Amino acid sequence: MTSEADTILVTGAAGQIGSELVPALRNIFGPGKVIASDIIQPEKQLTETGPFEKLDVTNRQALGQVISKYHIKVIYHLAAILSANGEKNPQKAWDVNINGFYNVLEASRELGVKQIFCPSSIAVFGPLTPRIKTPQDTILSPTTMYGVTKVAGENLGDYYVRKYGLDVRGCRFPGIISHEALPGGGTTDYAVAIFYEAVIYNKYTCFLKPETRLPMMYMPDCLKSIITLMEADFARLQHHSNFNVTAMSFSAEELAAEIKKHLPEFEIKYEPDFRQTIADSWPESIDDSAARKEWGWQPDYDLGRMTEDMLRILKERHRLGKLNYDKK
Ligand code: VAH
Repeated sequence: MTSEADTILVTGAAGQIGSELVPALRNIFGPGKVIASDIIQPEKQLTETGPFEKLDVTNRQALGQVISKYHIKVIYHLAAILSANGEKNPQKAWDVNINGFYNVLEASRELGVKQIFCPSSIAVFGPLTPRIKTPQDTILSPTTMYGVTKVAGENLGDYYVRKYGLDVRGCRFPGIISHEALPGGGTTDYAVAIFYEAVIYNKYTCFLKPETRLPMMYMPDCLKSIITLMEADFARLQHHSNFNVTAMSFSAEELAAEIKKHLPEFEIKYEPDFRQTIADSWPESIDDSAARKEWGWQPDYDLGRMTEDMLRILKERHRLGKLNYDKK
């Protein structure tokens, strides 16, 4: 539980989740209590509304200096290289995702940090895992380096809970859809790009097959899951670093059809690339009953409500000439 006095460090603050989690935490705990950090310089919104530190989490000494400087008691460790980029540079993905997290755990153990959130992912699952309503406790057989680092990270986090009594918590996130920071290098990024390109160009070329169905979640629900889990009573938790969470599942063609309800002229075509193989190794749907039972998880957004909200916000931003999007 985060008390009013606790100072919070967010790593990877310039990323898709971090860029919205930092403002949410600053609203709850006060701007001065939430230190944003990233290896890159973030948008002004993060640096002008509270403290920012440029930080490479693979640099153990630099990490320790930031924790000591601000007397950090809670860390939201979001710095990571995602699935698609991880396959382009597996060694760097291992270094950032595992050595970075190990540095956070060790620095926390040594410097008295009391609570850590580190996201896991449905990427921990693989071809041997049941794909429909994937259970909380099941076979983890990742096919990507990203998935390998998240399986290792879950086990590392739970080890620090048992061995050192560190309060480490995490969710296996599905694809996250948002309208602020664009995701970087994920396999589910199509579900974000499609909205931007529908609004700007009224067409989109999808890098996955139309029938590819994946578990997904809208960013407001992602933030809700993180904040709710971190505030939950530790004594109620039977799991720690690896909670299955989801809000919906949809295929690329189902998402396109939902967008067409609002933009009837929208056109989509499909040109699967290397990310199709990754998506084919992941579940279609998730059983998140453990999160619902142990800390009251309950999503608010389904496909229809998310699509309406995303298009409303992106259309208005586009009308104002403020829809910044670089087509990759
Ligand atoms: C990715 N967005 O695509 C991330 C996430 C489940 C997907 O882990 O790599």
